[in-house]
Amino acid sequence: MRLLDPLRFPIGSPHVKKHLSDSERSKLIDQIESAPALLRQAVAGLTDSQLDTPYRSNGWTVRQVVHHIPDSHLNAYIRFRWALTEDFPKIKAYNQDAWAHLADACYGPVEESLALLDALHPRWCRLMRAMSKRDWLSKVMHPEDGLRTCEDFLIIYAWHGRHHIAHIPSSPFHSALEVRNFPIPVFGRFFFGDMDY
Ligand code: NI
Repeated sequence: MRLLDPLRFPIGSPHVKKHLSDSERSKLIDQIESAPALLRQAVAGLTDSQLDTPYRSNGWTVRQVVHHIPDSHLNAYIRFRWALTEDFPKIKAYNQDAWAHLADACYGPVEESLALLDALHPRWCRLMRAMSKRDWLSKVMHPEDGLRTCEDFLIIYAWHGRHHIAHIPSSPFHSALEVRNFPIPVFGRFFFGDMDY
């Protein structure tokens, strides 16, 4: 069993499951919808020096974490649109660490990414709430992970927002660190390319 670094994975890994019920899907969409406000709350009042402090040793700074979330979720939104409009489209992976080291992600005001998420998530959630059962099984071909359904992405990205918000010491999920029992098992290899989520 591989173990997760609890500082890097404060809420563990996502629980992948097939064939979600309507209410499970709806709960996950609600989590995506609430992520921008929770992130905003987590960084409220942080100084530049707190934003520029790595959340763990050798980790990204809080500022880079904040900017990474729209990097990822803009890709997610596009992946949904590809899945819904083409047959098994090949999606493009991206090097998330290289993106996190571009100038805007290292030095830009967090408000820019908070505003991006405020604009993106309502539209993304509106799309998801209109999807049929068949739409949820639409697939894309990920270059590293193979075929992924929209349902897989829903689970991944609902987890993803909370995962990164939990990195921020002042976030509502950060206390997950205190209550978690170790070791944390890894559920498959699904999330360990970790290149583009
Ligand atoms: Ni990520």
